[in-house]
Amino acid sequence: MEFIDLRSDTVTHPTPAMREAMAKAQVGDDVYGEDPTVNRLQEMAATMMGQEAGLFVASGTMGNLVAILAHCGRGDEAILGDQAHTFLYEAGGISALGGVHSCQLPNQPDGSLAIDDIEAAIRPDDAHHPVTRLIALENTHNRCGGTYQTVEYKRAVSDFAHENSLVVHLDGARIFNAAVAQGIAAKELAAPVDSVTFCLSKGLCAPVGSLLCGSKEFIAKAHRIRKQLGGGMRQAGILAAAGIVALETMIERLAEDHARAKKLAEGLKQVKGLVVDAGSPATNMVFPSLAEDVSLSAEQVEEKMNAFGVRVRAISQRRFRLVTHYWIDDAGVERTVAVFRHVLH
Ligand code: TLP
Repeated sequence: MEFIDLRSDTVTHPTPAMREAMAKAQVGDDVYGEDPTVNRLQEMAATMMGQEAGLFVASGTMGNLVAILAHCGRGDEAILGDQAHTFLYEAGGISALGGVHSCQLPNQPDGSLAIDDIEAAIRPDDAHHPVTRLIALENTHNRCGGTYQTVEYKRAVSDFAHENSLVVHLDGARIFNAAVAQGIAAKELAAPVDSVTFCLSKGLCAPVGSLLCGSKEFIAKAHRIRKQLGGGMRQAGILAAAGIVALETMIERLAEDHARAKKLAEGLKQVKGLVVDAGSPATNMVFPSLAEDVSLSAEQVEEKMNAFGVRVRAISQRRFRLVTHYWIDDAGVERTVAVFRHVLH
């Protein structure tokens, strides 16, 4: 990569092995269900999530949208975290396209929603209220700092939801980061919920695509909604081939990204003018802030860093997000620390 690009793990290019698999992929018309490579990827995904079936979709945003539209009707209410990606960064798709009303609860520091808060938010059976239908979780949690929630929490929310006739959708865009950080299989986190989206095009480096997994009945419904949204792709096996390489070879190595995020956080703590949250980053995201005495804004610092070939993202006036991934090596971490030091000296 030309730059040291820490803005996101979405910037990752496909690996040479992915490009080779894409060139050789067997394909068919996936709208007819005839693309063998897409079918294989969907089966692999379902197995890895402990669910019955999978559906290849264009993006994480599309996976979450299709899932919520499949679970909820117009006027139904979905409970989301106030820091949830689906609430903040998916262009309001669930309400714009599905008429789904949202209820936001405060995310806890680890990205979870407190079960007491969920209980209090469930609407009474009264004509004045929308019908509460769904709880959406996110793991790892992006805005909460790349934090993760445990299997026990996933089970507790799902049990609670099912006792109350609700369903749980998990935005597991980075579920493999959550699993690797805890030394467990992703299916342990995903099997208790009713549906889960995960992304191939973040830390796993595939160029495009996400998978939505759930029961066979749910995926049949989701398949029709994907078509309604214009997401029926044809010879998508070219893309799925890279996804298969991602699932076969790129999961365990996420631990390297987590180790580099720790190294990066340690380095940034030593830079005068930066404040890094106490404790280690949970996965592959580091969120440094500018110290009070720094007169530059985060955006100005971002611009100056750019001129030295280091890309970081200013997420507010004083705060940055840096995400480690496959294309960031130890030298890149050291250079990033050095450039921050130079820009803030
Ligand atoms: N997140 C992107 C930006 O949109 C903020 C990023 O750079 O982190 N769920 C979560 C938790 C995500 O972080 C993202 C992407 C998505 C869903 C959406 O995935 P895509 O970009 O494939 O639609």
